[in-house]
Amino acid sequence: MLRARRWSTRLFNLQRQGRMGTTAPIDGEEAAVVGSAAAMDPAVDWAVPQYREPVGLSRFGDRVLLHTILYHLGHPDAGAYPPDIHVFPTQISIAAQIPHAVGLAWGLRLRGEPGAVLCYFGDGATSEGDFYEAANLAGVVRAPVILLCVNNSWAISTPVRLQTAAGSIADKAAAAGIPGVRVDGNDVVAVREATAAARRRALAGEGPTLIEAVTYRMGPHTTADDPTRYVPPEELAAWAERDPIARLGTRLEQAGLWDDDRQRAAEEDADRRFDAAFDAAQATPLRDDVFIDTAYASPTPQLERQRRLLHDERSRGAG
Ligand SMILES: Cc1ncc(C[n+]2csc(CCOP(=O)(O)OP(=O)(O)O)c2C)c(N)n1
Repeated sequence: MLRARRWSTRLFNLQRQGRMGTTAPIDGEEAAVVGSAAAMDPAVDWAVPQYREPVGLSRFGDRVLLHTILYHLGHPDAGAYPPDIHVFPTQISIAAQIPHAVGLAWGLRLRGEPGAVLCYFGDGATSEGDFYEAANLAGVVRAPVILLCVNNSWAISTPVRLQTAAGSIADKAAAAGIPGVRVDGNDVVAVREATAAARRRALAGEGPTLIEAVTYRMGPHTTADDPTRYVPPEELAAWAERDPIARLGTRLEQAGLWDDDRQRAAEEDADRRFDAAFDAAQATPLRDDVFIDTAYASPTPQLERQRRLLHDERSRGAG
């Protein structure tokens, strides 16, 4: 969780220095993301994120950070994960990743492959048609997918009470005929347990689960947002008391398992890994045609036509 927050802060600072595009900080949501990822086996399972979670997915390898940095640098290789990294690229179009995740999970089952899919999305995403369509299909085909809503109480400046009249996000599972679970999203152990139970169901052929991890966005929506214009300070202060990192830190300190030295070592390790990934991202060459070659297993006729156009322009020196 410390690593996720540190990496998120590093991305934020790089954006402020004008060295990187818009990013969406994870602050406050580390337990929901890291706790759920901790229940998955990266060798067989998959993670399908929105845009806030990738810094919390180091369980799936430091390559995820490299591709996240590439994404925010606008590098076309960002979405071209190697096949052994079971993570889908950053998705900005709200809820568009949910049907993909359900298709991936259904495909795993049809092919008889082991594994489950952990799909992340926000409370705002659950107002989109993609969410309902995907949840419905997942229920019908019993796809081995865990639909994990990180309910951080905000969709940019829209509070969750104006997002839905449903009693909870978990209640929305009823329409798809699947279980809906509400969990304290600032308790990393509780999130891990809820996700592990959903994964067991998925692997046993019992189908999807919707998990609502209730948490709070402690920072701005993105580097382009000013939350002081709409977040009530007393609400933010109340949630800061429940900061998931401080909460686990206190428990570990009481058990003699954490101290300042370990904290410093963890932060230094996070910084070293970030520096290595940033250097690797900056050294990643621009490959010709990468966005054509990686869109489909084999390019469509339309893409081949675009490739010819691109090559013609390049040969005319248009760059
Ligand atoms: C289809 C679509 N509509 C609108 C937007 C603009 N937009 C970007 S982020 C966002 C709010 C998303 O809120 P939520 O799903 O709760 O995720 P959070 O950012 O809180 O993690 C919106 C509306 C978008 N990216 N895609």
